[in-house]
Amino acid sequence: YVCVGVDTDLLPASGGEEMTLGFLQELVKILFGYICKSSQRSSKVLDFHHPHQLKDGLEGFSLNLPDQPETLEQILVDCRDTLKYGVSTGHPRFFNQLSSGLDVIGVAGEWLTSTANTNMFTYEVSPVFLLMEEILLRKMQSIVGWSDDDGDGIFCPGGTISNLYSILLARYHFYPEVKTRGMGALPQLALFTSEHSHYSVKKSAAVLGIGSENVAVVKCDERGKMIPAELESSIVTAEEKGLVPFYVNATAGTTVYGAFDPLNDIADICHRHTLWMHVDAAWGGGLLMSDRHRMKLQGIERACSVTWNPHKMMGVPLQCSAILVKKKGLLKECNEFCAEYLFQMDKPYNVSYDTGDKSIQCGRHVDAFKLWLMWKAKGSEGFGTQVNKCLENAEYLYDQLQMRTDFELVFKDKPEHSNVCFWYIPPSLRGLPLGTERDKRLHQVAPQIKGRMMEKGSVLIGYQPLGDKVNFFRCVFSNPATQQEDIDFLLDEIVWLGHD
Ligand code: ABU
Repeated sequence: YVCVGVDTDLLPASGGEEMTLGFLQELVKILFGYICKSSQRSSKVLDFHHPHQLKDGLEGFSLNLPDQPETLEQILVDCRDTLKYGVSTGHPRFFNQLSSGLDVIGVAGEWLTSTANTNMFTYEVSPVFLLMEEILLRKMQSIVGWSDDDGDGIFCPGGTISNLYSILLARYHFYPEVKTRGMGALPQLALFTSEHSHYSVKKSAAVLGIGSENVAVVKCDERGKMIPAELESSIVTAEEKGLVPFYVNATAGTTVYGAFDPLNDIADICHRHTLWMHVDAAWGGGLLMSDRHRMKLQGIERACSVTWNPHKMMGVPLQCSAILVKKKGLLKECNEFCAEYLFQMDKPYNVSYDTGDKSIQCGRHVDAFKLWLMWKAKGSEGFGTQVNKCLENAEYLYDQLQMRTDFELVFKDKPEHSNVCFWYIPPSLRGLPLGTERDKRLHQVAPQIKGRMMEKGSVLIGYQPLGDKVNFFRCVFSNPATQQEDIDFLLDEIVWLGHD
């Protein structure tokens, strides 16, 4: 790289403009090269190395921190190597995680965000970003179906924290004294979530001092949807045990199966028992952008709070997650501590725009801008088209799997979301009768194939066991770059890597 100098030659050093421009131009070349490579099917999804190999240093790439400054040339090499040994989550054959893809406008948004390097607590340091956040939250609330009179929210670091907010708010709504007097002033609370829901519900109950054992896990049907009658009987059972139910989490798009809980039925139960209804739509929220698929979330408008992660199905660079709250003012009431050094009431502007006290954080990253910029670039319709494409890919994979005898679907129904769950049955297992011995051997197939896949680096997909089901693959589509040829490649590659 043609960049001779060190960090102290860059701006704000006097006369550092040329060096800074040269450095950034070289960096852009590296990023551009990476972005181009990520979309080339002939390139690898990953170049896997074990932790000890990376720690020992590879081809001059050292993780160790020096006492003396490195040259800018070396810094650029470090940037290149960091990308080289990472995982190309924007590659059309990366199927491993719910968040994937590489949106150029989103990248521009994230770069601008760190260039601005500001904090989301007060209007005085984030005037534009705070207004963008407000506009986005209003838009998302109206898409959920709430009236203009309702609605509040905040962007926060991921779906787990959004779900944690929902429980915190529900508890405060019913027991505002918890803020000052703590859990000792409350009865023993109970909350409800399905067996297929995200583990963040239990984690939040633990963090909030409610206790994970006081989370009742409600049974699901074959397809992974919460069974409303089971919810109702769990509530009654909890009450009989002397617990006080206060909150139900319904999932719109479960992590593994992509199932949608019956939101209207759950809302009816919450209404009957005066419970807070939260919808964890971290994964499924993106479907609200699609005219074809939004009916899968019917009833979400009846929720008291909603988690929605645009960094999943909408392809926004990590991280971008929102907690939406129907009751105005509750977030602030629950979390505010009015620090006088930050939230002075006598500032020369409308201090209601100092929204930082709604948060459980103090410093807060600007997660809203990249979403705002992408929304400008795509329009709501563009997001809808992206979502439709991902679900078409899921349907294509489902159709292929149905036609093949070397694969088995984990559940027979058509995918509701873009999750497709399946087993590969290698030749040596095909004649075996169903039962413990076959299960034991089948359990080892996905991890072995995954290991070989990581070594080869041509494609990446996740696996897990679930309930009584032994390890199976979960393919998820959230990258609009993926085409049908990538799905054909995935299946062929599993067969190739799955040889006995
Ligand atoms: N619930 C966080 C994302 C999980 C996944 O990508 O598989």
